[in-house]
Amino acid sequence: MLLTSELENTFLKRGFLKFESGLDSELIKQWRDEALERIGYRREREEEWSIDLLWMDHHRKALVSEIAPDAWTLLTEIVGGEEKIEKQTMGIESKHFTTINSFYWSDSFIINFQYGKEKPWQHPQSQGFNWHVDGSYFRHFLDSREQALLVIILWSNVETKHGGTFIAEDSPNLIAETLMENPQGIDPSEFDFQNIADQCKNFIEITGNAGDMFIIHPFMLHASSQNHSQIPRVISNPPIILKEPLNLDPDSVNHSLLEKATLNYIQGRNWVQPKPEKRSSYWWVID
Ligand SMILES: O=C(O)CCC(=O)C(=O)O
Ligand SMILES: [Fe+2]
Repeated sequence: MLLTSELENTFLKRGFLKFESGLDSELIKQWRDEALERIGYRREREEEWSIDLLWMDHHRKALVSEIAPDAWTLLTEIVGGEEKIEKQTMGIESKHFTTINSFYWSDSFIINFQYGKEKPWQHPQSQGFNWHVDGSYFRHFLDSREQALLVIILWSNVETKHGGTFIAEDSPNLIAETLMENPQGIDPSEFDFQNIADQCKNFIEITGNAGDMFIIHPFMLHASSQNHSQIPRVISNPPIILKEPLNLDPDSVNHSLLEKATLNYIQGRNWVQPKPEKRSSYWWVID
């Protein structure tokens, strides 16, 4: 059991956890350097590089349980057990990864080379950033099984002003509120993220060492930030997908930590599960 009551309380209070994934530093370096080489990036010719932000598809993949066993244990404990995690590989249309299988981590990196380097650095705040929640591949409901956790893994050291993802710590209950107000579900393009970000006050910049991971409630607004470091910031964001929707019946016992956090956001208010036919999905089964 890695999910201590301290970690539980942090997740419930803040909506995210920082954890050392245990990824081997050689593997991190190899996957990161290979990816940079594959796209033709050369550190010594940095001034010629024109891409600001890049989303990549998978090239290398490995079972999380093999390359980061503690991270896998913690993720499974947060969702209530490995048996709850979707085994099928899903295909999606995307500028980033085109398949999802939560059991694997990959080099499907998001590289922030120099986003916003020409402008003065802006600290985390509502205006000027692309605030969003992840999950372009399904209609969102309060209990959606797709994108059950947002996981951000650092594949490079990320100091302040080096392009660390911004998060809005007080956003999950506002997203929950929006989902409560829309029991018919919300398509990814229908969210008014800016309006929600404008109501937030508690913005944070994610920093850490290569190998650190952030396990984040899926309702957390987040955004790319400016990278003023001239060092490529490399992350991946492999979603956790469940087999079934969350159990948000307040009277049930044995809620997972994820379910407890989600129930807290709606403060015990009554919520009716959507009929299965309302759950539009923009993904397909690959195997
Ligand atoms: O670049 C980042 O820090 C965040 C990117 C992100 O949130 C996304 O691509 O969904
Ligand atoms: Fe995102």
